[in-house]
Amino acid sequence: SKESKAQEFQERIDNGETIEPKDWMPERYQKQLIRMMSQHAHSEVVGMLPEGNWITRAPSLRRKMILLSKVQDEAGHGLYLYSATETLGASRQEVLDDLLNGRAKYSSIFNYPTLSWADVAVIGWLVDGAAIINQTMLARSSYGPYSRAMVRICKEESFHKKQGYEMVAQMADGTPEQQEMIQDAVDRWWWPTLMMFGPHDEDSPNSAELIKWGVKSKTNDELRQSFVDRHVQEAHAVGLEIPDPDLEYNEETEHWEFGEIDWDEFWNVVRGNGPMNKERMKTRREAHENGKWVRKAAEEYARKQRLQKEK
Ligand code: FAQ
Repeated sequence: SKESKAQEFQERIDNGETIEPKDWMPERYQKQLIRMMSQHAHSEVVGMLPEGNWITRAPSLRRKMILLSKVQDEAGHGLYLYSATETLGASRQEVLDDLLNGRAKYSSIFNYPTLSWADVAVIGWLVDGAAIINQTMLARSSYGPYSRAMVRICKEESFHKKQGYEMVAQMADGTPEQQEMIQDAVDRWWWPTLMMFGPHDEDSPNSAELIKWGVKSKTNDELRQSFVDRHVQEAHAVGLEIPDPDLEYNEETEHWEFGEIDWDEFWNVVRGNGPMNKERMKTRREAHENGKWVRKAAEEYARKQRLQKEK
């Protein structure tokens, strides 16, 4: 019966087994994973835009090569994640349509503008730093294809974070103008990065279910706290300030306590009204439209290959 199957499924999860595409799974588990993994894929792809904006204006050949390969890596992450989502029966066409029609979400962080070159440094350090903390957890998630994609993605994100922090450190040790630029970028990106981890645990409708099913093993607030603890230290190590007057080290808990996030701003961005939402979606739709001929050519090629085989 369905009930005993559900119980058996839960036992497998509790024993730390991974669930594979052909295994029985509750419909709701499948739905939750399609939601989360497709949103994640969209974030990788939309996430190419803020930094992509600076490729033609990189200050040196070395920086340009690094940025090009980082942005290309994000495209690759999107592709693994769309493929992993397909193993759950959600076609790429369907999930892309959801993004382009505005039904699907992608991370709030990519709706902020990249105003100076220093933003590229800070995105690598903070945004990839946040992604690694979240994804290291997801590399242990119960769904095999998702967890395996995360292992490789985390390795690449580690390189992204290192190139970002290296640049942050260099600018923080540079001319007064460079120091001002990098501090300004930290001031603008700090709070939006904290929002990446999602609402507080008590306002997170999906967490309990995802934890029960071993998709998440830590809560939004737990991950956010590890992010703060690590990055406050890294900021101070290079002489940068965190733009939070309430930031204070608690000797007893050994954690950095921090101020309240502006949740109105967060929900406003999630609902499509952030500074760059409309621009990002417009660019994405145009890119999809411009790629039509490539999809057509690939389909035609596949059709000819099939005909060849049938002969
Ligand atoms: N933005 O109940 P919860 C990257 C939504 S890293 C927008 O707590 P959950 C790498 C949430 O979907 C970024 N929406 O949800 C990179 C839900 O709405 P729904 C991508 C958000 O699933 C770096 C509602 O709020 N990483 O791309 C956000 O338990 C640099 C209630 O929330 C991932 O997607 C948000 N920040 O926890 C690329 C990781 N937060 O769907 C380029 C996988 C929450 O019910 C450059 N995802 N919402 O309508 C996750 O870990 C989780 O899904 C969370 C949210 C933590 C995002």
